[in-house]
Amino acid sequence: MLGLGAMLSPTLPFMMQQTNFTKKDFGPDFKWGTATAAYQIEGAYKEDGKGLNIWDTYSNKKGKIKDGTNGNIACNFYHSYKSDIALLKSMNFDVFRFSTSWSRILPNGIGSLNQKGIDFYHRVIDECLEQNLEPWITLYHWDLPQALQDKGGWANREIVDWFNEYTEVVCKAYGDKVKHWMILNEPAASTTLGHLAGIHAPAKIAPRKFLAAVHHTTMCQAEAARVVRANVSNATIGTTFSSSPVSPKNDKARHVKAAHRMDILLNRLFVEPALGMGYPTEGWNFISKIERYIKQGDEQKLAFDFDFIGLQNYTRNITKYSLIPFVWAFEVLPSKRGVPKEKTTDMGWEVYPEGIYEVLKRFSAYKNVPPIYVTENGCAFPDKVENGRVHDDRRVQFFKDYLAQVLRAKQEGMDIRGYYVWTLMDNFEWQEGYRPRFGLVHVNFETQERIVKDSGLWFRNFLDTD
Ligand code: GCO
Repeated sequence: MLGLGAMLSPTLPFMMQQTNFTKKDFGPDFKWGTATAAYQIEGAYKEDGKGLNIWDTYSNKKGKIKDGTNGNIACNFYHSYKSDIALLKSMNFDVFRFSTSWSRILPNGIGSLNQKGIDFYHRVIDECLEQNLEPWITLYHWDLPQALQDKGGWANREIVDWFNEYTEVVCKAYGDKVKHWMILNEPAASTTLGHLAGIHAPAKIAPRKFLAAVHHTTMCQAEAARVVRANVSNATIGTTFSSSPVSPKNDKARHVKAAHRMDILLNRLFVEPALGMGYPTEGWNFISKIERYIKQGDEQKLAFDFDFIGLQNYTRNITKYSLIPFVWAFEVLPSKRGVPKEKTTDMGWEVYPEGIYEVLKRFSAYKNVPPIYVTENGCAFPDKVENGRVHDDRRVQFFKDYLAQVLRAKQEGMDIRGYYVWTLMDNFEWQEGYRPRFGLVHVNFETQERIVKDSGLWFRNFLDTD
């Protein structure tokens, strides 16, 4: 690995380019961070007593991950956390958002603790505090212990107790040092991709299990928040939601109806019950069948008075009706609707900066909504290392354009308190493997060498205004 100094010394002509806003425009209390997830970066999948999780199982099955890789080593963050946190600090961020791996702490999901796993996150947290970075913990970023999947996973109602037990262990371990907590990461993505689309672990295509998983996930969202409240003094508690503007392909009734369903799935299904509004079931018979899984007294338990919500936005969605039975709505991919290649990321997603403004506006309009943090926003592009540098100009432009829209929302009076980049460094992008690179830091997965990309240098400069 190169020394930090060597990586950060170049002077950049583009840094001289002015954006028409500065860090100061976001206000002195606005927080700047990067977000990560345990499974995507840690590796050490069998080390120091860690139990396996559903992603260990899934990614090690043949043919599941597009580039034939797995997350066994990933970015080796388990061993390189110190220098990685130093890189984050070197880019002048204030916050490190990371998730704890449930099966590293409780190898079987419940029951006996793995002290070495607990010690690892103490080291990560202590390193953050030492570097004057605020640690923000996400309790669940999609890596369910395999032992619990074997008992039915999210489709088994007992998961509410399992998750409470895990949450209490994590709070008791770190609650003195960590004051910012997020319960779930994008429950819409983990339930939909894992139980309906079958492309994320546990890779089910099972509509009934999906409905059960949605209800149990929503229960966990609020019940675990109560566990954090009871166990951590002065905690600031939130949870995160994916969010994308959705519009129909055109105004034909069938497309409008399809877009309504897509919107429920992508934007409304988890936030509305959390805010005390119940499940958004109107106009969609399938979703209304969730009632089968709701027991007496559950309704009141779905809401929690969150201190903040995290919104995560990457793109927008144009929807059309699908003729395929049991596929209610289809995305019209950017490639199919004439979006030019330059406006599409390596994930095939349209770059649509106004979208972040639109979702901020929409979620801010909910009654009783707490303050909002943008807990993820970012893009994958095919980066190249040239003479030890990564000139990712498109990513720099992406952040300038999206940040301008966040600022626009803030200046219109929306209560937006922070912005966290997805992500610190290139990592394991779920079923896509290592091909899409989202990081501010380039990772060579053969040597584990890190290079701060021009986008990371841009942030270092942008955030260095004190
Ligand atoms: C997500 C996840 C990340 C992804 C990122 C890019 O919310 O989808 O938090 O794990 O890697 O969004 O797809």
